[in-house]
Amino acid sequence: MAKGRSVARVASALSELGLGGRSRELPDSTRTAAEAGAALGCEVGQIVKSLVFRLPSTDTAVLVLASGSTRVDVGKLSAVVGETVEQASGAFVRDRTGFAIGGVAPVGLVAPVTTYVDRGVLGWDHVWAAAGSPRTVFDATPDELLAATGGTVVDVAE
Ligand code: 5CA
Repeated sequence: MAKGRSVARVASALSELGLGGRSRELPDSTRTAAEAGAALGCEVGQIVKSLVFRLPSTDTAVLVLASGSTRVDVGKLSAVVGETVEQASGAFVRDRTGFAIGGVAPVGLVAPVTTYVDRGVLGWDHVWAAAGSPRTVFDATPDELLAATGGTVVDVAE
């Protein structure tokens, strides 16, 4: 999927969710949480990582949204989903979300993916997530992000 199309897909999904106009393209890379924090001049904790994991038994994806300052504990996530998950390959991420790693957005996926939101995301007034490319982000309150993704709040931080 071309980068422009992924960015447009996210912008359109945000509009449909009542969050139109929230995406922005930055001059600097936002490929990682650290880079995004530097580019935006915000705390790295306010960057939401969109991490894709694979459930081997069914070859399905789950999406975990976590604060940029936390690491996801794969054991805790496995307990939540009921089987041992594995971190997805770049090809799997692209196939199931339509996004390349570094630009995986929590909305505008090519097909619905069960989404979990780590509790650490909720501690901020305002957060930023990738918007379809490694130079685009959108801003939301944690409540808006929960509503937009239909995510379930979990405690999966290390
Ligand atoms: N644009 C930023 C946030 S605004 C961003 O996308 N950050 S991220 O954390 O959601 O995406 C980077 C994540 O992709 C890394 O934390 C890592 O979990 C995952 N990742 C990076 N390289 C690989 C790889 N080769 N294979 C699988 N996952 C990877």
